[in-house]
Amino acid sequence: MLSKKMEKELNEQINREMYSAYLYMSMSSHSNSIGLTGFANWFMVQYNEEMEHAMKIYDYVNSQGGKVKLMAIDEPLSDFKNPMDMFQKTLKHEQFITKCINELVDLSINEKDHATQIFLQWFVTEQIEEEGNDNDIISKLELAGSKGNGLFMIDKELSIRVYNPPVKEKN
Ligand code: OFO
Repeated sequence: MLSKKMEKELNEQINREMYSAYLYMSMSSHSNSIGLTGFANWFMVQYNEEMEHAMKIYDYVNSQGGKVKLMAIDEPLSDFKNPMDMFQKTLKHEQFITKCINELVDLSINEKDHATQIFLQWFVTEQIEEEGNDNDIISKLELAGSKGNGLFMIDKELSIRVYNPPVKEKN
């Protein structure tokens, strides 16, 4: 069972995950508009992953007898200077999400809510991967440059990312 405070904070996190999805969908659309279809693919996979994160928390709140309250999603940015700008903003946003997840874990520890603490471990691990991916792409953009052949090669690499939906266990 969730405390009212934990239920509220998890609802806020659902909203943040939905915003993350919205932000990356916007980056995907921007990438398409400038002909970077590989970047567009990468961000669309990211959009799908963020929706999955939101649904994970949605299912968890319901499974604990809580109630999901949906809130308005802020309008995301829609214009970016260049691919590096998109990835720097992505990394900054993910660092903010990591901070929010850590605060949720702190709350679960303070409330001795062991179930939620265990549930949140998946997100702690996921954030390591998310920030790692962003840092990796930023390094490549620094090395290969944001124009010409280098950019073309990175775009090609990002075009092969595939979204793998979670496999639901059968009862
Ligand atoms: Fe990007 O990990 Fe969820 O928000």
